[in-house]
Amino acid sequence: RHGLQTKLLGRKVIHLNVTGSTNTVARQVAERGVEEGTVVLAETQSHGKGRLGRKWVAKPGSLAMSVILKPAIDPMHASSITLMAAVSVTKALRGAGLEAAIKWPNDVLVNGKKICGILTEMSAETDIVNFIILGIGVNVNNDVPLETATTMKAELSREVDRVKFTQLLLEMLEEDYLTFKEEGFTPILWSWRRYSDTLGRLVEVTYQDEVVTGVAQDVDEDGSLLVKTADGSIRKIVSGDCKHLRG
Ligand code: BT5
Repeated sequence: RHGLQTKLLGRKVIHLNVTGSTNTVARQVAERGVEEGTVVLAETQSHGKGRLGRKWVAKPGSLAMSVILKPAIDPMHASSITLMAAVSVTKALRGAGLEAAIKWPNDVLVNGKKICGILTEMSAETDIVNFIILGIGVNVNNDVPLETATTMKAELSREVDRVKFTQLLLEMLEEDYLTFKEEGFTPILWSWRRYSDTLGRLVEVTYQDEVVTGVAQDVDEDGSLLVKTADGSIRKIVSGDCKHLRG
């Protein structure tokens, strides 16, 4: 909290040593009716969550954070929060001197390797969002077991001040979230396009049981990826897993 330059995000911070998943804690806290902008941080997670039941490994030295947001949006548009967060993380990593870029929908890469994953979970009624849990995991000074992953420390060849980086990230998130609230998703989308590593690439996108291969053309107003396939048609993919095949 000390030195944090934000007004909304991180007014209340719950800092845990070890927990299962910060997203799970944040959900419990949100269900009891906590203020918007409350942040849950953990030094380590024993059961960090990825999408679709996958695991996120958050060893000591990494950043595991969940932010409780209450945007007045249609539940259909909740994925725009994931894309927004990818923009904010990219800005913070660039601010720390790294050439970060976004891989649709929820990854941030440095040198083609995953440095951050984002998991948004929602509590909603038919047409209104009660709250969104924005979960962000960043590899900072921790070790990563995967060839496909990297850390800030590995890329910068030095330890990073984790508190300062967390503050910078919350500042970037707040800036983008206020823009989102005031002006909608369009300005965020322009930043997203600028920071994207996916657009223009040949990609292979898997969603449910289908695999779509083609060139990533754009992302539309609801965060869906538009892929131009070999027969020239455009496929709109609402969510899925994206593999970059080549530039
Ligand atoms: C994600 O899922 O990337 C979402 C990760 C969200 C983590 C944050 S931490 C704070 C909050 N609390 C939680 O419990 N979760 C959130 P997905 O796109 O499904 O990617 C998961 C895949 O990433 C795994 O199957 C691994 O292949 C890979 N992976 C796991 N841990 C990693 C790490 N530390 N760095 C890079 N890749 C990792």
